[in-house]
Amino acid sequence: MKKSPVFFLLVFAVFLLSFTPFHFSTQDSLYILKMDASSKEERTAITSLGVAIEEVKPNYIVGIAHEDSLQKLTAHSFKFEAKPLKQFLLDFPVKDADFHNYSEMEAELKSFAEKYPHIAELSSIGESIQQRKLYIMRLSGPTPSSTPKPAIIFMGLHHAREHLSAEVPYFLIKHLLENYGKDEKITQLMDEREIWVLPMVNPDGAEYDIESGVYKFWRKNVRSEGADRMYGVDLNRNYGYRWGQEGASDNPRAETYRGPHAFSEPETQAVKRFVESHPNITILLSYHTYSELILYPWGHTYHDIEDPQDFGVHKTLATEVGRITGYKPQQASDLYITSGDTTDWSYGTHGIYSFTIELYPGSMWEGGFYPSAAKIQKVVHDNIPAALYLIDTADHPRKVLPNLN
Ligand code: 0X9
Ligand code: ZN
Repeated sequence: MKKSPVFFLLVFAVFLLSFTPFHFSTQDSLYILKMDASSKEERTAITSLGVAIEEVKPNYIVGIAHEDSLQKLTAHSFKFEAKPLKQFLLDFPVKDADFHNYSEMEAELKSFAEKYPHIAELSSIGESIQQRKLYIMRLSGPTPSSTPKPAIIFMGLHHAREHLSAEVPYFLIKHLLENYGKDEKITQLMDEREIWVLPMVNPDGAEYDIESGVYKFWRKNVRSEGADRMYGVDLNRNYGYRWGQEGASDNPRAETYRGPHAFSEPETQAVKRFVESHPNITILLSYHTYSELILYPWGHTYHDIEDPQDFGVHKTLATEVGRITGYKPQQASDLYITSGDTTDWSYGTHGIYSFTIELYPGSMWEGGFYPSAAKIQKVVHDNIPAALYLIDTADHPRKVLPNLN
């Protein structure tokens, strides 16, 4: 049944008001928008104009965009409803103390490495723009191996406001360490694999998002020009496989700004160096929020992965991870096209089976980027079994294909 525009306006107002209250200082030119975009081609065009699409529903999408991108949408005859973020502020800070800020994460990781020196090794793969160390934990049993053990890498927090995406990898580390020697399966997996976990790819952005005690809805890193002209690069548009094509913006103010060239940012350079120097990695998982999806390449084209076996492995693993988590498996470009994202690069350049998991919640209604800290354990609980399944599969991912063992 066709609903009136007033109905949609009311729905839109209610879901915006249902956010946790927050306060903005520097995001004055950001807007939340809602618009019809039922085809992936439309959504690709929209994100190419700089909109970060956050929610894809059958009849509408919800996105976040700088005012520049709204002008472009209008110039391209797109119809949308947009409200300035600042219109929905209430004037008190949010307390989400259970999320880890950078220094808390750093302290926890260091203490894990001290407590479990035989199975945990903390190092840094490089530094962010503001010289924060990009910590990575290596988890592996002390059992000797004449050849490198098969490896898997989990990453979190490419996007600053997606704080839950650092909690899942953090709690994965904790779970593995606390269960080594107690849980038979975990002990076996850690003995036979090398597990790398990098909870915060974009620590500067995450700190910037929370530094005033109130969320800024920041997405990108903190790349700036001069002291007060911070624009940021979308790290999930800065990787080097088919960089600079559709689904990213060349406008530094846009939410999906791809950077001046591929791997222009120290954070993506660090990931690149690390992955290049660990050819034993067979599976890569990048946690994001939100929408409850399991996404696999390609992201830069609507076509399927060309190699039928690689396609089958991605699809089978995504389906199984979807079954375990309750999230929906799908090809990334079915949402919209992106260029320069992590998983197209890790698969396209390195042949690593690669997935983006968009974590809880399913929608803005349930908190969007800023769900209550009370949800952290539920999300961890939903995602750890899927991570264990992927760790298990990392020795020979093609084993999931029928008749191909
Ligand atoms: O747009 C992104 O970078 C990811 N979504 S998010 O809301 N976390 O920003 C999804 C990237 C998945 N790739 C494609 N849709 N092609
Ligand atoms: Zn993201």
